[in-house]
Amino acid sequence: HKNLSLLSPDQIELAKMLVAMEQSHLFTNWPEPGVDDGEKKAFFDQVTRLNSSYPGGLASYIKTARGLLSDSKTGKNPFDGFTPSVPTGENLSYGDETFMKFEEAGVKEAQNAAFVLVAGGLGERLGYNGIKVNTLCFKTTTGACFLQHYIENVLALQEASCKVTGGQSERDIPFAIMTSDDTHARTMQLLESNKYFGMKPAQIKLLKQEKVACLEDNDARLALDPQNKFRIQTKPHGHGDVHALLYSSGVLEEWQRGGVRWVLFFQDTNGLLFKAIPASLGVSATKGYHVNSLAVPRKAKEAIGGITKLTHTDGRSMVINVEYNQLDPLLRATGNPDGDVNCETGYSPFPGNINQLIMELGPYFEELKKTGGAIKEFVNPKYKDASKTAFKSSTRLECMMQDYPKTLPPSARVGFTVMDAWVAYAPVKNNPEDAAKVPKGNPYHSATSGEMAVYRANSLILRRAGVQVEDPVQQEFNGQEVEVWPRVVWKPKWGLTFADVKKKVAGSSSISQKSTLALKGRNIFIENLSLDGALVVESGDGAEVKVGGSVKNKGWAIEKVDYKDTSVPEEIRIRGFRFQKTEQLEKQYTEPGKFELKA
Ligand code: UGB
Repeated sequence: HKNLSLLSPDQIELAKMLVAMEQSHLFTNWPEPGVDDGEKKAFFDQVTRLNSSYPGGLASYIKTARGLLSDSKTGKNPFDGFTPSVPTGENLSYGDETFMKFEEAGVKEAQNAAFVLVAGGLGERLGYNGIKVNTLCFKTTTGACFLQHYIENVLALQEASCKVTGGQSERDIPFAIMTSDDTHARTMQLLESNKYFGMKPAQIKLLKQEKVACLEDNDARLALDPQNKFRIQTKPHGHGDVHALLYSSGVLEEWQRGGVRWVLFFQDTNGLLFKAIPASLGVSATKGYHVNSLAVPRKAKEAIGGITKLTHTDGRSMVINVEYNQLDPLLRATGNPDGDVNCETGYSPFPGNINQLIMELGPYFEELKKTGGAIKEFVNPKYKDASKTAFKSSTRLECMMQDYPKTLPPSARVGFTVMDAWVAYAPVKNNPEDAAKVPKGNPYHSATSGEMAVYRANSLILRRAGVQVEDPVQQEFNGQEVEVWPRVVWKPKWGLTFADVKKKVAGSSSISQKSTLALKGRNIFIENLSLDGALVVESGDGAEVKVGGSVKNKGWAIEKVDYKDTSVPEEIRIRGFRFQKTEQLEKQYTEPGKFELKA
């Protein structure tokens, strides 16, 4: 009471709310007015922010936390009454007729799309010091980081969509990025210092998610920051924040007014994803899905959620992601004593969620008008002992973006699309040490596997397009055994879809395993090329280049690097290899015109 005169009327209301919610411990020991007044005001500025950034405000947060903490203490099963079963979805096989039909439909629809990248996570599992979108992908061959790769894909899709629909002027596909305090400034800086990788600055929107208040006990008493008694401790709330942010920022409304029909969500480190985007968007459009989740075959116990059909004893049912740590106990509790195990296919029967979601904007926006974008949350306290009365460290509520369908009515059209993993999913999540401990046969999800998967996919796609690509060799990097294929990379505008790749490859061409092929231009045509070494071709948009003949040189050898060798830059070390660029044929065609490179 003594300090009330420091506060604005709104803040006094917040103080009253905190007292009513039994949070007076936050300020009971505050000194007399005149001492630390600036800090006290800063405390209430923080409370104001925490209150306004959470749908329903802090009171609602505390109330939900009490409920969830009580459920956690009593061991209440969040799936009580539900039986899991394997759902049916659309299964696509890369490059076949059905796939290509969906790809074509997807490219057409892309002009009505908007993309949302969730990139607020710090990547604790990866243990990398930079932001994840500024690393890896196949940076070793082309110099492109994930963010550049994503933006170039969106731009290529924009252009292709305009072309196939005979559009007079190209519609800019909006691109939103969710950042957090951990990633915001560095993401902005990466974009600014690279001229937004060719995208118009107005096309990109950064939306920063706020952290949420930590909870120190089962009564949901908010925790003070151990470093500063005038601040509430905060932690990330999870990628589920993206829905509330899109809604509260007015972005969704703006998109709807601008004619956007599809909103595509994706994660920060998947170099393959855009090979699957056109076809999965085609599935959404053709099947009329309100929500479409992209999935891949999943190895049992792999750290990706399982898409599951949950049927309640009261008759309700939904198709939803069951997170990897919950799937095994759920199966065991419902008559499957072996839990999460592979079936005769060598994979779990539950398709793996890769958190690539496609929403139809109309129904999505209508739903968010009701919920404000609030997503069903969960809490995961680490208890000191079995009595579950005290926590080892403070906890907080969390939410996941793929839980959005949990609040939808049964009439909502929720589907999923299963795609070959080799072409859709190669995330970079695990540090080398943890990746090396992944059970044999399960994907490493590391920097090593993430980059090698891109070379593998591109090699396999070229094979399907008729190029003879030599078999890979097995090699170990940072304790992980991977297939090393020829290092084939191309710019998205060269081969956005399988149909595009097929158009650019003719005659009889071959690529040896030790080769590197980088195609950095739109109209580069491979015809009767025999490559045994390194070949880099770059061309301007007006140039048309035919590449053939025999290229043989020492090429780019792969040199192993140990992740513990701190003399090597971190982003190289965590991959476990780098290229020794000994010899290559490198050609640039910047002027418009027709050219032939006959080696
Ligand atoms: N992210 C945010 O933007 N904000 C946050 O507060 C947290 C994360 P992780 P996770 O596809 O491999 C998810 O940490 O959460 C961003 C699915 O839940 O990489 O362990 C972050 O920047 C799981 O079902 O993954 O697991 C990143 O882009 C499975 O699908 C994204 O959210 C798994 O991903 C994911 O964060 C997967």
